[in-house]
Amino acid sequence: MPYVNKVSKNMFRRLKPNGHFAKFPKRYLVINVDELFQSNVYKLHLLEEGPSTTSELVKDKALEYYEQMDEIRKLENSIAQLYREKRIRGFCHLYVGQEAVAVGINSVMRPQDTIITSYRCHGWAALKCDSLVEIIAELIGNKSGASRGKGGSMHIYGKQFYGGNGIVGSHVPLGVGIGFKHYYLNDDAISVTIYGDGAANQGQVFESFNIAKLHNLPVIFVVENNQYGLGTACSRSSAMDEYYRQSTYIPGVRANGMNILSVIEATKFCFKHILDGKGPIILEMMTYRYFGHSMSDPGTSYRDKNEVKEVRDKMDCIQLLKKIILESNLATEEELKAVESKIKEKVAKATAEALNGQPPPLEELTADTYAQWPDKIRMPRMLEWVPYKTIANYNTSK
Ligand SMILES: Cc1ncc(C[n+]2csc(CCOP(=O)(O)OP(=O)(O)O)c2C)c(N)n1
Ligand SMILES: [Mg+2]
Repeated sequence: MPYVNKVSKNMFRRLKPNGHFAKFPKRYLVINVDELFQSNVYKLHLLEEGPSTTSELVKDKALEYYEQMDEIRKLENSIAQLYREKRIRGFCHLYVGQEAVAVGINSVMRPQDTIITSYRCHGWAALKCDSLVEIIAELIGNKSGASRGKGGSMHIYGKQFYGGNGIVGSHVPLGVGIGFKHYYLNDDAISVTIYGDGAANQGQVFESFNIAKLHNLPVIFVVENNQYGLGTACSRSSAMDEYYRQSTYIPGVRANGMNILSVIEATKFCFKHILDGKGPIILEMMTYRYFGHSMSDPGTSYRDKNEVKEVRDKMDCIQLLKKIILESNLATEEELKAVESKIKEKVAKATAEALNGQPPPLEELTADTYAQWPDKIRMPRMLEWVPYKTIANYNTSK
């Protein structure tokens, strides 16, 4: 357990088979933040050379990244508030803390490249959907949502963005399938396939590695290592928690996912690796989520709240970029404040607009799903069967 530097002496009781209680130490993990995110040190597996340790940043790009990360954070905070107000229900996994990963990777992707990720997908939705209204409306269940209000938080799609996938690890083979598409069409594109540390030990991930390497498919396997799968720390779930070296035949890189420049350089390196014809590669991003696993998890029973505070204070990706911008005089504090105010207004406006919408009409229920439908339908809690007319396929008027 390389990152664990303290196990508290708190005890908890567990019932033994003989009916007596045994005392066990409560294993409270405290992560050493300095060690964990070793700033710009890349770790390499089956590679002679790694990503560049220096990075060029120009003002326009710096402000663009700052704006995108700030937008994702403010969007998530607004979503959290709507959830507390019960305007959003069901599953809702927030991306706060991990913004640099999506924004950094996105900045390297070309228009033809594709992305697929897990249910923790709002960050990518913000980058790939046409508007924030679409995302918030989708979560509320309104018809102006990206999936017309029928998908919810985990099923949002956009340009070259294959979702939002609810089942842990299920989309890793899909990402390889998208890699096959690029290979067959010879469209010079890369399939960026993102999954969590909690998926990394699944059998289907290793099957995906095999097929990807066998055919040298253009796939980057990005493990977004936010230190926990639900309430289980990686060191408790994984016999080997250095996910970048999980394959004996696919090379890997580990980067600091809290530093957007490290994310960008590592992604550029992986893109070059694939475009040079060297086949798939694994990219592990060391990152951290500030909220609980989902909105129904306070996120406090399995980690020390000081740990969250320490990462926020020392390693926050937005604060880190702000520091880089200010220290290198790329922009002034006022310019950054102007960006923040603009985004605050944008998110507030999108939230109000999304709240104003309507749920999809009943006719939408089976649209795009069933080829045949009954003449009558009975919804949960409806006593009567009612005549039912469907829209067989989606028509573009929302
Ligand atoms: C096949 C499957 N098993 C279990 C679950 C329940 N589950 C939901 S999220 C999760 C943890 C996944 O953690 P990780 O991959 O690290 O992603 P993170 O939530 O940290 O982004 C589990 C076990 C599931 N959705 N699908
Ligand atoms: Mg995780």
